[in-house]
Formats: sequence, C-alpha cells, structure tokens
Amino acid sequence: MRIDVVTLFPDFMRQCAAVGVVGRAQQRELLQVEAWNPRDYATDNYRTVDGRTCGGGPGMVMLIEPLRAALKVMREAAPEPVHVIYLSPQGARLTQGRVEALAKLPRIALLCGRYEGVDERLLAHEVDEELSIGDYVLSGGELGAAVIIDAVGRLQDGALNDAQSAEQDSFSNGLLDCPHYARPVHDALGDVPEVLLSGDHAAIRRWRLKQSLGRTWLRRPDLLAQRALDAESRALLDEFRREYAREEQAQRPSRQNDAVNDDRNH
Ligand code: 4FV
Repeated sequence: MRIDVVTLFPDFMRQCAAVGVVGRAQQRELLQVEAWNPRDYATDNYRTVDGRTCGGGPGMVMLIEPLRAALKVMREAAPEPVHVIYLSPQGARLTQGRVEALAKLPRIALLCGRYEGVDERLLAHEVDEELSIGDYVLSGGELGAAVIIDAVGRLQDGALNDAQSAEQDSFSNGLLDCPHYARPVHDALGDVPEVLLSGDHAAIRRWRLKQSLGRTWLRRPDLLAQRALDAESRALLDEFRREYAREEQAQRPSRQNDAVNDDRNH
C-alpha cells in the first residue's frame, strides 16, 4: 500500500512512519509513505502558503495554489488512483471499521491542514473524504495523519509478526480488549489469573471474551448497543455482571464505613 501525505512538516511525517511496526512494514515493502510540502510549490518569493481569511476575523487559511500544485505532482507520482482524505474536526469520526476498509486500498493521500484550515474550494475539488480523530482542536492535521498511517500500516499483511494479533485487536470484534498479563505469575501487585496458566485454551478464550464483554459493558456500553450478542456472549456477560454486582455489594459495607469515618474525621 502507498500513503502520500501533503503537509508543511514532511520530515515529521516521514519520522512518524519510520519507527516501530510501520517502519518495519516499510522496510518489508508492505507499505510506502511519501510526503509532499505545499511550500515547495508556492510561486512567490516568500513561498507563501497561507492567506488572511476572507470576511475578516482571526487566523489564516491555507491557499489553493500551493496545495493544488502539490496534489497534482503527488497524483502523478504513482500510477494508482488515489483516495484523498482531509483530516479535520468536521470529518466523520475515524473507527476501526473505517481503518480496516482503508487498509485494503492500494493508495490513499492524507491532506494535513494548518492554521484555521484550507480554502473550501480546494477541499470541494480535491478531497474524497473528511475524517476526524476526535472532537477536539489540534494545531494541524499531521497527528491525525500519523494515526491513520499507524492504524492502516499495521494491518498490511505481514506487518504484524503474530498474524493473530490483529484479529484479537480492540474493536476488531467491536469489543474492548481483555486484560493482558506477563511473567512474573506472582507479584506484590497481584497474581496472574489462574485460568491463563491452565493451558485450557477453550477456558482461556471464554475468560478473555467474558472480560472483553464486561469491560465494554462497564466502560463503553455504547459499543454493546451497536452489536447483537450471540448466546455464549450473553451468558458470559450475565456471568460477569452477576460477579461484578456481588463484588460491588461486598465492597459497599466497607465503603459506607469509610464514608462514616470520613464524616467523623471532618
Ligand atoms: C483534527 C481533528 C484537527 C483543525 C484546524 C487542524 C485541526 C487545523 N484533524 N481530527 N480533530 N485539525 O483538529 O483531525 O488546521
């Protein structure tokens, strides 16, 4: 897969794509990341890429011309048609499902805005999709682009050593991930759950699914609402909720005592 990034900070983006799993995917030629700086295509002596926002008000806007020229050269740099994505808070929320779809494309381009954003006419003419990494305002689209490069790059076949791990990812089955443990089995912080040491892979799979279901129910009930649970998952989630309620109940007396003690102390 090829990913082209249009950004005022090409070195930063190349560096982001040179480390870890994504860097290794590039070395294995499973992924190619290229960066294009619109400032290299500005035609005035000051290599201007931004201008005052029409209608007044604070802030600058990225100009059409340098971006149009950079996008033209980028498109012609490889034969594959390119799906152009603009990173902005106005975009659709990025999800693992969208990441998995993008990872199957031969080529995408990531347009990174700076300042207040990009002239709307350029976006209307050049952009196929607008994506947001979250409801907050960044100073540029580069971090969003880095998120997509990482999330898509690690899904390239052969990018992850243990092919399995992508399947067991959070959200790959629409649930949060289960807890993970490594040696030592016993530590002052607690012990590794027995079942994980049992070698009983069926029991381990059920334990992990139960934990994923329980965590999703506790932390992201919105995700549970988005998917139908099969009979096994329903049974495991009910089991988790019963145990959780028992633990809550068991802890409640002590918490009440704490509260009482607190009052007394204050
Ligand atoms: C953003 C986001 C984001 C907005 C104006 C760049 C900034 C500035 N991108 N998800 N949230 N972009 O805040 O993707 O140009």
